[in-house]
Amino acid sequence: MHLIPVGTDIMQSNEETALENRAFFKKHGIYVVNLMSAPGAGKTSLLERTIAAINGKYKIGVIEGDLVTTYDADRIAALGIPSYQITTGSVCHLDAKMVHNSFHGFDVKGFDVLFIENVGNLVCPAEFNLGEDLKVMVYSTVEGAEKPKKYPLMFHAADAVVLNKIDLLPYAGVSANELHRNVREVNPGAPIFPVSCRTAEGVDDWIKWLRARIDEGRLKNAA
Ligand SMILES: Nc1nc2c(ncn2[C@@H]2O[C@H](COP(=O)(O)OP(=O)(O)O)[C@@H](O)[C@H]2O)c(=O)[nH]1
Ligand SMILES: [Mg+2]
Repeated sequence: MHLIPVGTDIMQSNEETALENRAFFKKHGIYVVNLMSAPGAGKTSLLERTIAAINGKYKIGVIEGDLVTTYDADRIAALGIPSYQITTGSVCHLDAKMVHNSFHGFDVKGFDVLFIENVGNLVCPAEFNLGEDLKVMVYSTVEGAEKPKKYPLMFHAADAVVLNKIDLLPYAGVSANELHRNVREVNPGAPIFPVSCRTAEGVDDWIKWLRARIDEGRLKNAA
C-alpha cells in the first residue's frame, strides 16, 4: 500500500505562498498581525480596542476571516476602518493563498498595519503561516485552564498571548497565576498581557508593546 503525503504538499505550497506574501508586505512597508483564538475569546473586541488606541498613528486595514458571516467585518467597518471579508465556508483557518487572493479585491498597499483576524479555532490556524510579522493568540480566562496543554501548537506558535476577560476571573474558577503558568509551560518566551476588552484594564500595556513591535518591524521592512 502506498500512502500519498498530501498534507506535506499542502503545507509546502502554503509556505511558498506565505513567503510571497511576506515579500509583498515587506516591499510595501506593511506590518502584519495575525490574530488567532478559539471562537469568542475576544479577537474582534481586541481589534476594536487596538484600533481605537492606534488609529490616526498608522493607516490600518483589516482582513476578517470567518466561516460564513460578515458580523466582524461590519464591526470593523463601523469604526471607519477599511475591512475585507474572507468567508472560508467550511474551512477552519485562513491560509496564505486566501490572503494572497484578497489582494485582488482589497488594496492593502497603502496600509502601515494590516490586522488579519483568523477563523476562531485552536488548532488549524497555527499550522498555516500567512506571511505575517506577528502571531498573537487571544486566550480568555473562561475557556478553561487546561487549554494550553490541550492545544500546545497554537500557544507555542504565538509571539504574544493576550489573556482576555480578566474581569470574569472571579467567575472562571481559576486564578490568573494558573493560566499564566499553563501558557508558560508550552511557551516560555512570549509576553502575556492580562486584559479586559470590556473594561479596558491592561489594554495600555498591550498597546505599548504592539506599537514598539510595529515601529521596529516597519523600520526593518524599510531597510
Ligand atoms: N466580560 C467580557 N466579555 C468580553 C471581553 N472581550 C470580549 N467579550 C465578549 O465576548 C464575546 C465574544 O467576543 P468577540 O470579540 O466577538 O470574540 P471573537 O469571536 O474571538 O472575535 C462578545 O460578546 C464580547 O462582548 C472581556 O474582556 N470581558
Ligand atoms: Mg471575531
